[in-house]
Amino acid sequence: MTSKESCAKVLFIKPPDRFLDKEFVYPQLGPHYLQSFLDQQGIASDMLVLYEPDTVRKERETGLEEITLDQLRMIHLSAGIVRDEPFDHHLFDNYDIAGISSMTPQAPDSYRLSELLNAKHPRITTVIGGSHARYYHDAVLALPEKIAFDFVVPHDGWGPMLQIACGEIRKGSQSIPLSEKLSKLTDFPAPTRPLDLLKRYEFGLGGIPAYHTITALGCPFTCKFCESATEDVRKFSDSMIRHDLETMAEAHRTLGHSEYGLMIFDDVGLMNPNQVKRLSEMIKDAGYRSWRAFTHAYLVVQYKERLLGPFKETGGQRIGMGLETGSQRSLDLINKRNGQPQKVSEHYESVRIANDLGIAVDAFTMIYPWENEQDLHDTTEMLRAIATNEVKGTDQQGRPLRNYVDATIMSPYQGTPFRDLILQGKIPGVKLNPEIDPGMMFYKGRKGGSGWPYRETVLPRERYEQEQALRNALRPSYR
Ligand code: B12
Ligand code: SF4
Repeated sequence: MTSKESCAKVLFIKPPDRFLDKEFVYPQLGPHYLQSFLDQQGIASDMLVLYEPDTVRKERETGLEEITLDQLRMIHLSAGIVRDEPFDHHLFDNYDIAGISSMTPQAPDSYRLSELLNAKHPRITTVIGGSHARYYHDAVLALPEKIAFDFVVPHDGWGPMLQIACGEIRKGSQSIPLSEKLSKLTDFPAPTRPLDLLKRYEFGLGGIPAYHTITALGCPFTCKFCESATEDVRKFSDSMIRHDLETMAEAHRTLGHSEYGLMIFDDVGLMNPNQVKRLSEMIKDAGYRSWRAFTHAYLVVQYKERLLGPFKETGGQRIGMGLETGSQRSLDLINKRNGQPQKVSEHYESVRIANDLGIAVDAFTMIYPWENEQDLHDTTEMLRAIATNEVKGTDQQGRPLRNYVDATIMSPYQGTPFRDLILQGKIPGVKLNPEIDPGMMFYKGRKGGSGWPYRETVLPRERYEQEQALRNALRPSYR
């Protein structure tokens, strides 16, 4: 067993969210799960949250070309002391290990950080984890020496981080991949939820403040556009979830929020009646007034009130569903239900069932590069029907609940079946642009729209973007 004294000083770093509309909507949870685990093992660690100030964001959106770390500010949380100041790399003098958590849109800043650490703080051990290290693992391992990370952790971070922090494994001359895929997550503690950080985040549910959590990692489905499609579901323990819910509720009360809500972000939020009942009870016990979670159209159709009843009774107001499309042809291609048939008619029916129970729907759809005018028409008609369907309920402010719709353009991310099919020429009329930068455009366009990774599509880009704009204009004025 390693002792606290033999362990290094660890700093977890969250890169900025330049590609979100706002920096402070949801905290990035990965490092907080790892921090509480290290803490449980007797290893203290600090947190650094980097963010792009609004002034820089505005300049960037209007064409500022050079993007640097010096444009950022940093919130440093160490032993109960919080500082919010301009980014200054001298802070790294105090640490032995820098653990960066990165999604792909954050990768350009993660690389800038690694380059800076390698050049100015070569003593520090650098570690990258999170979904970028997972889905772009080979690319991260192949980074040039001046950017390379000492350790690349593509999957679960708990074990690798402990090994690195305690010096059980040391850096070498090349990047070392450290991969661990646990079969169960039920022994891990709830994430840290520093109050000083939580108070910076602003997310509302029906007009009341809310934070988010997840109850499991992975997803049981295998949609062909999705990077998560190959990851088994592993749940956190009920006692851990309960603890997390209570910690967030306590934070709300300390911050003077008389009512508070909860967003559950994982892909298995509302899966079956027993699980929903258990979760609903925990949420009610912790005093939440309102909550939102994700589910699937076929489950709503299959279980109806048995699934949504306990959700509704405990303040459930909105469900998110990846409906993906109103075109049966596209839906068949996507494989939404692990090889089982799913009908567009179930999408309409699931929305009606939820709305009749007083629950609003957030319907997520995409435009696919193989789609013709008929496909576009079918999805837009579905979204019109959803946007205008009456929800038999009101929000906390007494306003009628309204369904929300969202349309993006599908990007065939690396490692997804659609990318392979397109590269193999198996989707007629669609070709990828091989020069696209996977860190930027591939995920999102500069002004927050969808990226455009194609060289050839069935209809022109402008036509798809016109339909996307039309669909997003169906959104309600509040939610
Ligand atoms: C909540 C969430 C969001 C929220 C909050 C994001 C945030 N700041 O955390 C919002 C809505 C803002 C969001 C936005 C986006 N998201 Co999102 N999001 C998620 C979601 C559902 C949960 C993330 C989470 O909390 N996971 C729980 C933690 C514990 O898991 P984890 O971060 O993977 O951490 C584990 C390991 O990776 C590792 N680890 C993590 N960090 C570190 C650090 C070190 C040092 C080490 C050693 C290990 C390590 O240890 C942890 C425990 O094992 C995931 C899907 C999922 N189920 O994970 C998608 C996901 C992360 N998002 C994704 C995407 C694509 C986006 C968007 C680009 C969508 C869009 N087009 O706008 C944006 C971009 C955001 C940005 N930063 O620019 C992709 C990322 C793919 C990728 N290649 O990176 C995911 C994986 C979903 C998917 N399959 O498509 N997202
Ligand atoms: S799109 Fe959603 S349901 Fe489909 S595989 Fe990805 S996470 Fe799972």
